[in-house]
Amino acid sequence: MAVRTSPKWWVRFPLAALSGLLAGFAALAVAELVSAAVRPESGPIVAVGGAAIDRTPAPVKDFAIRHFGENDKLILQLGILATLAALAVVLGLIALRYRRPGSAGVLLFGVVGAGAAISRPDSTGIADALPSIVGAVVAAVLLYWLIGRLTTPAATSDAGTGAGWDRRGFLIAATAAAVASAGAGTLGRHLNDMRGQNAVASRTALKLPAPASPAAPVAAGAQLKIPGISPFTTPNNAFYRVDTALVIPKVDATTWRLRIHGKGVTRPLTLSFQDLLGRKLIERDITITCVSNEVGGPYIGNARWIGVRVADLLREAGVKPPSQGGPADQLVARSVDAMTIGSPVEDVMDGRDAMLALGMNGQPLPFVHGFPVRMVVPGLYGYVSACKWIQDIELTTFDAYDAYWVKRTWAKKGPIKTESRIDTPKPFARPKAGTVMIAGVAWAQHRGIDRVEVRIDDGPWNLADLAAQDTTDTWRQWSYPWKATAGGHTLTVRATDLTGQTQTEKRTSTIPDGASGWHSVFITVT
Ligand SMILES: Nc1nc2c(c(=O)[nH]1)N[C@H]1C(S)=C(S)[C@@H](COP(=O)(O)O)O[C@H]1N2
Ligand SMILES: [Mo]
Repeated sequence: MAVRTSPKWWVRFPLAALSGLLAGFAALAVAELVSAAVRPESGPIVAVGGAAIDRTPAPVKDFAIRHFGENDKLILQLGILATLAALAVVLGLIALRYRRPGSAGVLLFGVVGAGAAISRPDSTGIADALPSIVGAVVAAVLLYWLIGRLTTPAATSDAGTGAGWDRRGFLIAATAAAVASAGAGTLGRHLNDMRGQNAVASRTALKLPAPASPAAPVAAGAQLKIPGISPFTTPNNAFYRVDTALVIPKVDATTWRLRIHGKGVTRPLTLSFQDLLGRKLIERDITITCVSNEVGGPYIGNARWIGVRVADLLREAGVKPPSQGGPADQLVARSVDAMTIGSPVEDVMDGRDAMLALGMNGQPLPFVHGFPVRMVVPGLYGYVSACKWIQDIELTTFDAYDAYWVKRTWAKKGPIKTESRIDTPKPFARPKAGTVMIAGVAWAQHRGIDRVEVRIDDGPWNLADLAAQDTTDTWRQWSYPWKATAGGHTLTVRATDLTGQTQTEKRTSTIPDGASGWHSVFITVT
């Protein structure tokens, strides 16, 4: 008879914890592999992360955007991973004591992941549960097996040596599990990447046609030559990104379709990308802004967009704006990732250059900015206008339907507030006394900027020099040469738009309809 002497606790506990971690790793790796067969978004981390994003209260989401910026989604996923790792360790320790229930506990995580996956709004059905379920089953079996090596003496072990647990068996099992998981995970990643290949190929093959209505070249006077000022045109790779997508949708332009339907639509349309390319294309400079942009914040950018006027398509579909008796006052855009964004039909059809954009700064849309097609509406915050990866436009009413962010306490309507920002000097800069260039940007999309004023400490307001206004839909650079005197100074800016409205001093939070207030920068002149 073999004497049953388990390893000492300081060996047993860490190895049980390790077993839990290995099981967790195997679950995620297998899930990744299975998700390649279903769809990348069905993986447990993406599904649980997506569910978490949808349930995050507006103030917390705003906090995350403010403090983690565009890393918010990375932080969220790392948080989920860290939580899972801690729970995996606990499960490993439970399984050491109660082998069967502990191992079976892993299945609960499978159920949570599966539940999250099939309840995602873009879920394609029960198959979305597979990655979590298969991953959890594999992990449960693995944990049961590993713990077995820790608690059962090997059949071949020599009872006389006192090596009462299967040290060699555990080592082999653990190593095999780690290697197999790494292999499965890597293969899954690879296959998931390959799924996007058709989309990548369709983007590479795309040659943007010359627009029938081109934009004039940006006036030389719109771009000031001041170091540190935001460039008039924001390069694509520096353009801000705000969305809820944990997996960036990869849509194949050759199979993409856009449906236009709903209230007051007399001729529903289904358009292909080729159809759009065949329409009258317009090219416009438009500055877009996020409602989550704080005073002085970075979530604003200006690009040269090419696209089809939404109003042209709506008229083709028989839609009339409410002012002409149309029954629908809200246009709801839906994306392939089930985002919903509602814009006033009146605004979209009032003659402004609201467009379905296909091109951004001379390139097809980058994937993160909505390839193949997104909406852009001058004058409205992104959450009520700028649907990326769009695939559906439904005409309805504001009474009948609340879009994604409106359900989460944001305002139904979001016209962009008149705002301005000091780009240079930076906060806490230490310039030398003498002439210091204060400069930045001001915006009041679709109304245009009339005047920008700068104040030093509690002094009088001084008119800033304005760069040329490209169009009223773009931001406008400004500068003010200041005779700086030594000491600490607070620099403040405010803008006035062409309707005569001066940017309010009243500080409000970004929720529910965009931040207001004056941007100030404190510096020390040396
Ligand atoms: N599909 C989808 N479209 C979306 C969003 C999103 O989360 N999903 N976010 C909107 C918001 S809040 C903004 S501010 C703009 C940002 O566009 P950008 O990332 O190209 O700068 O996209 C809008 N379109
Ligand atoms: Mo936004």
